[in-house]
Amino acid sequence: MKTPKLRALFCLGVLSGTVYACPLAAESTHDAWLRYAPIDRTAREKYASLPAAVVVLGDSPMLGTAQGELIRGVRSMLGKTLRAEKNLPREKAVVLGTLASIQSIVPGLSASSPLGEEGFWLTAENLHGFRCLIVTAMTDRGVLYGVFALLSKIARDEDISALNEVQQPNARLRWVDQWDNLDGGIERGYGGRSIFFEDGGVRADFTRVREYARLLASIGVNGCAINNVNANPRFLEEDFLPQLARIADVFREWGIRIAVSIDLSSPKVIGGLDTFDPLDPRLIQWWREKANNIYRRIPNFGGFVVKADSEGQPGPSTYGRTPADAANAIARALKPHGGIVFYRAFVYDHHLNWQDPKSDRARAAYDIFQPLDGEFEDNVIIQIKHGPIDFQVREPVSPLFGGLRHTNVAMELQITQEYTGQQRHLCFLPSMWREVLDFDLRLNRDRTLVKDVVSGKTFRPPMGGLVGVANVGMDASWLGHPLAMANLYGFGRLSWNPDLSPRTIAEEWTRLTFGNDPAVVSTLSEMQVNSWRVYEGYTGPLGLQTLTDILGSHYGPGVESSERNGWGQWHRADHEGVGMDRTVATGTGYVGQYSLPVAKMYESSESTPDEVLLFFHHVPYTYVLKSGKTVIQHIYDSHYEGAERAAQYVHHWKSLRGLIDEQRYSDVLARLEYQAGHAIVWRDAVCNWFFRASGIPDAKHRVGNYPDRVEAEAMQLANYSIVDVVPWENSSGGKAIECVQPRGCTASFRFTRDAGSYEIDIAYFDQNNGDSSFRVFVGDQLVDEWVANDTLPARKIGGDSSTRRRIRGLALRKGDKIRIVGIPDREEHAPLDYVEIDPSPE
Ligand code: GCV
Repeated sequence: MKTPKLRALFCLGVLSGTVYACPLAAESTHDAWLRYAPIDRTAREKYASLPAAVVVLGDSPMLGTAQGELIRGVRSMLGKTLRAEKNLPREKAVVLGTLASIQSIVPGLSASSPLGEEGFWLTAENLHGFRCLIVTAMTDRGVLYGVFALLSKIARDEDISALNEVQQPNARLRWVDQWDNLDGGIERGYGGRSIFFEDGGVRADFTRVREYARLLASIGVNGCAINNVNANPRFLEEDFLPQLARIADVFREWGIRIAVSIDLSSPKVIGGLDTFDPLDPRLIQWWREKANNIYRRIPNFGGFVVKADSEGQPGPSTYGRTPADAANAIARALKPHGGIVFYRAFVYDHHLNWQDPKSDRARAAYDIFQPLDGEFEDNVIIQIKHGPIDFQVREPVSPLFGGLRHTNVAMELQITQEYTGQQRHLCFLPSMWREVLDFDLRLNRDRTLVKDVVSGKTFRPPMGGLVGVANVGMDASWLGHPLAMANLYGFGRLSWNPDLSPRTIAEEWTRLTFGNDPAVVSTLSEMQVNSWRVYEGYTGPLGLQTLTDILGSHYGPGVESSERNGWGQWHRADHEGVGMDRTVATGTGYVGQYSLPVAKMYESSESTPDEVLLFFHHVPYTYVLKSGKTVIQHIYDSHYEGAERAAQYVHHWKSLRGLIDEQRYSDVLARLEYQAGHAIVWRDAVCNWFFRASGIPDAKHRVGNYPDRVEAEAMQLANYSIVDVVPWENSSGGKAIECVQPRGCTASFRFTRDAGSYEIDIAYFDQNNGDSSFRVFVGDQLVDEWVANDTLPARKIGGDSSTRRRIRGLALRKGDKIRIVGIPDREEHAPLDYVEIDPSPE
């Protein structure tokens, strides 16, 4: 039996001399963008002059890693095994080493621009009379980044014959956070169990940890905080430190430091003190000793991440102290060792008074941290979520980026799609992140781009950068959806170079992940680049925030869940209008936290961009947007357009059949089909809710009007019973049917339209506490059957579990009896919502 790689070489004719049309071999997804697929024969001509030897000048472990990676990549892509040499051979070679070591061979050799601590230089130079390909940098880590860049060029079919390229990262801190728990679960993780932990300890097998470190290094990520910010004090217990050291050792080989999220009350909970007051001398001593003990075992330890006084986490407010008091107490303990404190600005009261029109969660970070500007030690980073609320599908940029001019800041982005479809929906986030990074804060009326603030270029604090909450897991595709890895890739690329366009990132990622076929590259990149706006369109447009169920899963629709509670994610929709008044003149005053020019723009509804209008203003539903549409019609239209575009992904993807290996092709297809159905669930829930709230009908007569739908409750039912769905808008007509009869129930109806070929969508609910089965008959003929065994975040019928199954090209005649038989399983009662029948497309 041929291995996948051998098979690829045979199909390309490399080994046999003949070209066969072979189906593409199934590929594993865990190599992600580092799969180094064999390059076809014509393309590999380009690399024929690549030297046969590789020389490493130096013997550090990281240079060894770089050399190993180069050999692995070249062998896999070009079928050529580079010979590893210790000294320059009498032939051309690829030479890896720091600039100092290369200059010892060629004195005076220097790059056209500075390399910085982590940049690299790829160049071709004559060494001892031979044309060598040089990968060099000021540090070993830079050399490793250079090797990855070189391999990426080959994988993307770029010419490397006349290389002379210097690259430098934009910011020093390029970190990912994992919200992993010791029991192996991951908070807001959608890609399986933790790669680090299981059953209260660190895993024995580090295969995935090593692979993750390699992926991160390849995109320039240089730090990883390994545990949940809702931290378990156990991470700091003495007997746990050797476990941390094991993880740190693996990451070190790839130039990555680890950090640990800490619970500020640890000195009291596990340290035997009766306080965790940051100003108490005993506490200061405790942190000093803890830091010393950690650094004894992990000399390159990165530091601590702190979530305090937030969502129930203990913090300095217990003792009337400030975040600066708390951060500095720890920072001083870490400073002698070069460690840092990432103190999160995600501090807010989640018991706000929703009846007070002046209260506003969006204000919290600025109100708390801005007055402390300049009071933090220089090894404290204030880690600020990009928007003032919480990773919603659209938020304005947090004004705190303009409020801290004498303090290190990093921007926190969320790679895991907590509020953006949880890796079941395609949502390419670099499109959003680029907008955030390009936002002009207009400080002192000057152009002040957020990306320059967070990289430290604007205020020149010692450190700055980006932190991405990644939450990869043991799933073969890391994040749970093969296309979602574009977000992790994009995070790394933007933290390296925030000027990269979303399209460039999407194209790079597609080439690396799926190959260089032009149709694959253009189709998939196009899908990716637009997907964030599509998701926004069918969830929460106009700055409404995501409109998801904020009290539960944060996944399906839950328009009202944000209202009348203390969480402060209010959109204030009522019968008259919608939106939160955050102006200085009449609202919460949040707008006043921005610089004058930005505040002026947001203070007036006329100058506020439509996409954030309802974040800043409460307006009537008849308010006319810049597009000329009313707010209510925009809500309807954007949901219909968004759902329509999500449906088109299925067609776009199908056009790639045969150009992508069957396994990944069908896996992604199934997810896109699911997404198309769930986008309709979203569309209908939000549109119907706003229709009922506003009383204003859709000008296009779609909302509340479904002539092709047969409601389950209107079918002829045998053993099925009708139930109310809560909230009502999460099912069609507010009702569904359930079957508690173990032997099954039947719902049937007569088809009344003309004979022809039809698409039938069965809307049912797929809970995670049972695997009901369904069979569909036309007359006596079974036309489809399936088991509802998806793992959606739902234990009941509603917006999270609502799913559509499509039967295509079904021949129907007037009078045909369509019958659905549902068999319940455990707590899932074969629930059905409706059937929708449309003529098959031509
Ligand atoms: C780790 C949101 C999430 C929480 C998360 C929190 C945070 O509220 O829903 O799961 O907690 O953000 O960023 O700390």
